[in-house]
Amino acid sequence: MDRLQELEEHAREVGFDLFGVAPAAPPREGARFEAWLEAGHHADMDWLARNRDRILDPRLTLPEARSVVVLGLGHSREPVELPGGGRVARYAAGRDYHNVMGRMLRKLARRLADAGFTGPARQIVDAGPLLERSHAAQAGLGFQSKAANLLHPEFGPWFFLAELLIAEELEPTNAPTYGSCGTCTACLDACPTDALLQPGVLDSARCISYQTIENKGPIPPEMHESIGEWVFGCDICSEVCPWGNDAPDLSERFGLHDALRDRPLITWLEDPVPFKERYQGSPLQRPKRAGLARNAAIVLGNIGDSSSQGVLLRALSFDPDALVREAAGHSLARAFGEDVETQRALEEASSAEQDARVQRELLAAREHCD
Ligand code: B12
Repeated sequence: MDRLQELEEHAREVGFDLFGVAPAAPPREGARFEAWLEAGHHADMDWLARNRDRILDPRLTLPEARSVVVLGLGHSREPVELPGGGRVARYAAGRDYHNVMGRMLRKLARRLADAGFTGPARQIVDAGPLLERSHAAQAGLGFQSKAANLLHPEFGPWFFLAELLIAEELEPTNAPTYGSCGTCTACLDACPTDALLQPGVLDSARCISYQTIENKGPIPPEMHESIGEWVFGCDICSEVCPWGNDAPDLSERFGLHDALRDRPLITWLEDPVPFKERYQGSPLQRPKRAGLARNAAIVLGNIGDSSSQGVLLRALSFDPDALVREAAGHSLARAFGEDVETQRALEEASSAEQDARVQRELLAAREHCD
C-alpha cells in the first residue's frame, strides 16, 4: 500500500466520507477570491480581508506544510421546520460540525503521527485561513457550482469540508470528479434576494445566510420580507439543486439539537433558559442571543400569525437588545400595521426609545402602518 492509500484508509476509519490531497500552495482560484474581496462581497466579514495573505498561501499558516489533506463529511438533507413555521439550515440541525470535525481531525493527526507521517500538522475547519472549496475542488472532491457551493456527484452540496495541512509531500489526487452545472440556473433563479450576481459569485450582503448568521447589526428592512421563514442560514440554492437527491440519509449523524425540538418560534423571544445553555454545542450560538432573537422577530413578522402579535409587542417595548426591538417594530408594522394597538405601541415605543437609530427605524415602521 502506498502512502496515499494508507492516508485514505486512516481518513475513512476516522469516519470521513470524502478524501483528497492538494499541494500546500496557493489555490488555483486565488485571483477570484481577491476580486471578490476588492468588490466588497465579503460585507462585514473583515477577517477574510485581514487574513487575505494567509488564506492565499497555506504555507504562511504552517511553513513546513507540503500537502493539504482535504476531507469531506456528509450531513443531513432533512429540512428543519419548527412547529408553527420557521426554518433552520440543514447544516445546523444538530451538533456543531466545527466540534465534531475538529475532534475527527485531531484523531486523524494522531494516527498519522503514529504511522510515521512527517509532522507537524495543522487542522482547519471552516474558520481557518484557507480557501477550502478551491483546494477541495483541486483535490477532486467535487466541482464548483453556480451557487458557489462545491458539489459532489453523490452528496450534492450536503457536506462539510475540513483540512489537515501536513509536512509530508504526497502525490496530489487531482482526479477530476464528474458532474457540472451545465445549462442549469436553478440556484440563480431561486435565490429570493438575488445574492448570486453571476455564476459562482455571491454577494454576502444579499445572502440570507450571511444576514442571519454573520451580520451582527440590523438586517436591512428591505430584506426582511425575502428572508421568509429562514431564522438561521438558508438552503434555497442547495434545495433547488438537482445534485445530491440520492445522497445517503445522514439525519442521525449530527442529530437534531434539543433547542430545535418542539419549540415554536414564538417561544424564542422569551426564553427562560439562558442562551448559552439553550444552544450549547449548536451552530446557532454564532449570532448570539441578540442576532438570533432579531431573526426570530423578523420571521414571526413574515409568518404573520396573530398568535405572535403579543410577543412582538412585548419585544418592542421590553427586549434588552436594540436589534430585537427594531426588528420587532418592523415586523409589527408589516404583519399587524392595520391594528390600532400596534400603531399606538409603535408610537409609544418610538418616543421612549433611547437608541437614536432604533428610534428612527420605529418612526419609519410606524409610517408604513395602515
Ligand atoms: C465566508 C463563508 C460564507 C459566507 C460567504 C459565502 C461565499 N460564497 O463566499 C456566507 C456567510 C454567505 C456563507 C454561506 C454559506 N456557507 Co459558508 N463559508 C464561508 C467560508 C468561511 C469562506 C468562504 C470564502 O472564502 N468565500 C470567498 C469566495 C470567493 O470563495 P469561495 O466561496 O470558496 O469561492 C471559490 C469558488 O466558488 C471559485 N469561484 C468563484 N467564482 C467562480 C465562478 C465560477 C464560474 C466557478 C466555476 C468558480 C468560481 O473561486 C472562489 C475562490 O476559490 C467557508 C470556509 C472556508 N474557510 O473556505 C465556508 C463554507 C464555504 N460555507 C459552507 C456552507 C455549508 C455554507 C452555506 C451552505 C450555509 C447555509 N446553509 O446557510 C451557505 C452557502 C452560501 C453560498 N451559496 O455560498 C461550506 C460549503 C460546503 C460545500 N459543500 O460547498 C464551507 C466550505 C464551510 C465548511 N467547512 O464546510 N459562507
